[in-house]
This record gives sequence, structure tokens and C-alpha cells, in this order.
Amino acid sequence: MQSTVRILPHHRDRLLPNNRYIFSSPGCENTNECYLPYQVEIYSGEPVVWINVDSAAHTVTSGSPALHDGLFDSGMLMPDQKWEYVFTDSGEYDYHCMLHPWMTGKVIVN
Ligand SMILES: [Cu+2]
Repeated sequence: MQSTVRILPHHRDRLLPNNRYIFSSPGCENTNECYLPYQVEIYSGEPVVWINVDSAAHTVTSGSPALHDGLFDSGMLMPDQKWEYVFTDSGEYDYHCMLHPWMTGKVIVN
């Protein structure tokens, strides 16, 4: 089965009366909604698809911001772009966005 994770807006935008936006970033990490769902659980051999529904670019990069383990990396995902990765080994995989290090998610492979 395929799992889908949506990459949501990485900040909370607020429209000011003069039609300008104020960006109160970060924000999504407070509710674990940068990648939704924050955590997916799959069986080995199954793909996970990330869809960037934000208006900004993001990445899906394995490891934590402090520790890049180099296992997988989507590269730059532009708005509306998708990226698929098939997990073949069981384990727990943390990932994050290289551009916005407070964006984190997790894949558990059984
Ligand atoms: Cu990002």
C-alpha cells in the first residue's frame, strides 16, 4: 500500500490590512503539522509519496538537521511536486527539511 504525506505551509501567514503578509515562522512544528501525518507506518517494500502543497520549496531529507545520514534526499521539491521513496529495510527513519530545519517527520518501516 502507498502512504501519502502532505508537506504543509511551513509558517502561519497572516494577511495585514495593507495586503501584505506577515510571516510568523516557524509554527507548524508546534502541532507536528509540517509533514502531515507527522509519522507514517508502513511495511518494507512499500512506497511513501510526499506532496508539497505549500507555495514554497521544501525537501525530504533523511536524518535530523544535526545528523545527515545520507539515506535519502528528495532534493528541492517545488510547489505541487511529488517525490516517492520505497523503503526496503525495516527501522525508524527520521527526516527533515533542509531549508526549514524545524520541519521534521518520521517513517516507521515494519
Ligand atoms: Cu521546508
